[in-house]
Amino acid sequence: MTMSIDQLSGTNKRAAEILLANDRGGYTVPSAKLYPFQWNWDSALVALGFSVFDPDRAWQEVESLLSAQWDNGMVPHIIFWKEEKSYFPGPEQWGTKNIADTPPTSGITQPPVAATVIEHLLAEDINAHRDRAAKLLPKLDRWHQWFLDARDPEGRGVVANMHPWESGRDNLPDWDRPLSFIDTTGVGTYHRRDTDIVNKDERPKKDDYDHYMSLVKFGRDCNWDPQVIARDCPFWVAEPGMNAILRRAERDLITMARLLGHDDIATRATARLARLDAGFEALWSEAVGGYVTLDLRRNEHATALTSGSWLALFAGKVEKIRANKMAATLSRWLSSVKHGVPSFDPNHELFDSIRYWRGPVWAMINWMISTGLIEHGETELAERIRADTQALIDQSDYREYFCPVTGRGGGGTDFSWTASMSLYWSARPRGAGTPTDATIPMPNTLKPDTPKPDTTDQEAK
Ligand code: 9WN
Repeated sequence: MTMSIDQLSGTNKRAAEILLANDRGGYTVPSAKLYPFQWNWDSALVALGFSVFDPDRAWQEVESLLSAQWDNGMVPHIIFWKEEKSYFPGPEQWGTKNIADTPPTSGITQPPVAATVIEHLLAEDINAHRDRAAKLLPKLDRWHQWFLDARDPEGRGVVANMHPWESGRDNLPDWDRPLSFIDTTGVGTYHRRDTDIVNKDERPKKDDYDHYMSLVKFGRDCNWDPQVIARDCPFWVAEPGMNAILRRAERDLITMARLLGHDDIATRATARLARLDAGFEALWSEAVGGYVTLDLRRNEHATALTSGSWLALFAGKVEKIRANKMAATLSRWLSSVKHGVPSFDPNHELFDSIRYWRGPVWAMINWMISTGLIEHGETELAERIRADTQALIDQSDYREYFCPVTGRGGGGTDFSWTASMSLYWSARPRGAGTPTDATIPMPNTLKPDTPKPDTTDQEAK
């Protein structure tokens, strides 16, 4: 089912060429100028695109990512494989040199989508890939365990982000209030590089960066000690995106562990998943009508939905009444903009259609939302989101993200995860291991535990 690059045509061929151009030998940079290192969730998602035409390279991508795992289990959000001055903050600001026996890295993590990606890679050809997958399972197990130990030491069943960058959705309006309590007077002067490359209206503001840098300073000052961070970090915020991706990752890890005979890992992941499934309930807000961010320092829910709210459908089974409510709200969002899914409520006063995570559409979030919708029987909405994503790429090329109102591209150009998702989605519209014209629905072949659409509660429809 693997195609050679010569068999790809049109936009798919160009997507593959972008991946190859951003390949730095075993790892892929998100975008050559803006992000010249390996980023955690970018890298995992990029492996899906490679899997279409070069499975070996796809495995290398996740292997190189997990090779940078810290002794305590964390897999860092940036790996600075080479020196490169065009990105800020670099290794010096993170100050992790003496902690990890790896190349210099950042001191935080990112959403752990890697297990889900690896499960998809394995499903392509179980016999061919079982040995490679088996070697990675213990690393995934340790990373997932780190999330609970380091980011949920009180056992609430939701993991916190200690930095907006950890969530991968840097300037989401959800962070405004929790960040407003942080004193930024000690950050000093610094030179951002992102606004040398990208229009500043498309990037987080100076005030956001002051807060980002003050949290980096906090982490560096305590030597990234998870206990100190959990106890004292002024930013300690749980949100549905990170928690949903982690729950999905645990499910996929359990599936792989069972399949490959790693019963110990399956047992541990099952216990973790039970805790996370139960804890996720704390993110439900009846007032907002969906899963929202929770500031754990103040026990305060955010008052708006974000694109991460729909990742609850990607995480696992959402009860029918809630799933229907969420689908109805999503339909309303989609009727307020030309292209979905905006990263923040398009009818909210803080919505900003081009400023990064305050409004724009991101291809890889769309793929995850669409996957979750299909698994809950919402195939029409899922298809609308897939078609919207492709239309945005056709209009504006493989940009980092897109304006939901005009379709204009924003941020970095020739962006790896946009190319990867588009290529993977087009080649595997029904999931891994299925040919393009397969008539079986998603999910993919490996998924005994995937929720089936619930047809018992017709009333709620
Ligand atoms: C900080 C690489 C990364 C993504 C994040 C995205 C952006 C970095 C930045 O770029 O964040 O990690 O400097 O803005 O928000 O999701 O992984 O593409």
